[in-house]
Amino acid sequence: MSSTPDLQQIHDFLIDLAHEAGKIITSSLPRVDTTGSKKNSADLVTEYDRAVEKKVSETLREKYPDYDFLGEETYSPEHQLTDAPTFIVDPIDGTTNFVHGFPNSCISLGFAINRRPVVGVVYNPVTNTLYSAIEGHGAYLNRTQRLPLKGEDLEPLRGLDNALVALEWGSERSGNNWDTKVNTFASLAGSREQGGAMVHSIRSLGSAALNLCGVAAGYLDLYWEGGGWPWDVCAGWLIVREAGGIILGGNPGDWEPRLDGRTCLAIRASPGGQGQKELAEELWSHVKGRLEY
Ligand code: LIP
Repeated sequence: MSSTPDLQQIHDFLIDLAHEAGKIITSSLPRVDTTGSKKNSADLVTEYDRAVEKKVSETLREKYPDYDFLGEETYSPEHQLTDAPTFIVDPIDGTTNFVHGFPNSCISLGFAINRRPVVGVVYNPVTNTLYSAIEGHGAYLNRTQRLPLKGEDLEPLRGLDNALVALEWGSERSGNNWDTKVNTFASLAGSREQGGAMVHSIRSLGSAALNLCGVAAGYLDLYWEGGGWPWDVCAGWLIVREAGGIILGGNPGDWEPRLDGRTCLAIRASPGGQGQKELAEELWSHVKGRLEY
């Protein structure tokens, strides 16, 4: 095993790789009628997902042969995340958006040690928008703007009834997790009179990584989801943390979520961390049931 990973070099290499692989996305012509699926008809995959992952994995294996690789399109249950230094990659996060031409998809390139994200790069090649972070060195938009975007002018968090919330329907559309999500969504959006949180509104960007980057940027107050895989969230978790946000699990009381735990609650930065833990507990109080993976 080589010496301690050079995180700055890895970060810079991943950014160059994201731009290079992004050309596959921007030069592609996906069609709904020729797109494949995996778990069900809402869980889409294209030849471009596979092409991007092939390019990324081959490039990383050549440059960093000592480190593991975990990618969405080559994942198998036998190859679980370990403590080893690992590149964790979603070649196209937001595949459904990509197939439909909705401009919210990205390449998510993470690097984790001991299951802890230490480098994150999320790049939307359609909008040429780059979010990146190195552990302990902050999070940035397009390498120049420090996150959160409002910086010193960031307003304190003031509860769910003052929050813009990111939620995702996901591809699982029946059973316990579906029922838990739908009932939680209704509780978050519902009026106070009926016991709801009366959030300002709900957004579904269609990409876990871009939802996390929205929380890091500060234009989303929180993001709650169940069903995400390590490749959906690895890069984004670090970008949120380095922007002063916190990452928790989606089920009540999960203050120390696992990267492969498949649930997530991300909360934006707030001056001095004001209101972050209270917002988490308020969100969890509206979770109707338990997400199980
Ligand atoms: C997507 C996630 C999203 C989830 C979708 C899908 P993909 O990843 O980013 O959060 O709700 O069901 O899993 O499949 O586009 O890489």
